[in-house]
Amino acid sequence: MEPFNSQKDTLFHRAEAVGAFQFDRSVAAVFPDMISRSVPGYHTILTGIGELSARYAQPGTRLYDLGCSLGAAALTMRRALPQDCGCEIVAVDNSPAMLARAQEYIEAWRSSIPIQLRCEDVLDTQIDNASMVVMNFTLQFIDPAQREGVLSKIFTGLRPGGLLILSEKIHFDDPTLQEAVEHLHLQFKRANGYSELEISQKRAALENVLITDTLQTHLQRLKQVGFTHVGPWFQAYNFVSLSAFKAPA
Ligand code: GEK
Repeated sequence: MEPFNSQKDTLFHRAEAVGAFQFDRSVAAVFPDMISRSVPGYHTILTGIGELSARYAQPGTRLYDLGCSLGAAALTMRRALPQDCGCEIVAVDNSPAMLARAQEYIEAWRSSIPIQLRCEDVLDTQIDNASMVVMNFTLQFIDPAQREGVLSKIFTGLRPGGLLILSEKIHFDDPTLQEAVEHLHLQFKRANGYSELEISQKRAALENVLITDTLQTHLQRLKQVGFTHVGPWFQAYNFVSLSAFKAPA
């Protein structure tokens, strides 16, 4: 999103002891630059989220952006919805630094569609009267043992015909396929100006923080919790976005 100008991400520029990755003030300050240079297809996914919300949001319902960071998906949905839809957007993140910046972006544009920001763990978020829920690269940060419970809660809180958009970094069990997508992702980061040191230090920081599943695991789990129509609508290398629909009434 072009209005999301940020400082350049140089967080892993210097050789130093790397702690576990945290969504703190320094990450919030460079986040738009970081995610654009690290996640292939990020902007295309946001565009798709806007298009899907314009098509599938139901009047008088809630739309959720879980793990909203600076609110990119929430703002994209707000722009795409008819102003008189009677919808409310709920954007949730457990990083106060991210939410402080999200608040500024939200206030920068006028709209009759409210965005409620909630600083909480998505594990504690109640989902009610939802026609659309977005988890754009958030489930991967949640303890794998808790993932099915979160998706089940989302399924229950969605209205009939409701839609979950789940974007995730994935891995492949087949080592040959895994090696190929890792190579492509590495080349993507190099082409975007990250040095070998930055790439390896960020990888170390994300170890045990960002835990990927396979595409098969995602699809099976979504069906397991009750979604009837499940599949990818976008993939770039090892980054995928899935749509999962609850059956209409
Ligand atoms: C975007 N969706 O720009 N509860 C709440 N928030 C959490 C939790 C949790 N348990 N765990 C992580 N987060 C955004 C990008 S970033 C993806 C999402 C990335 C939050 C965390 O604070 C961060 O803001 C976000 O999830 C993940 O469309 O950095 O790769």
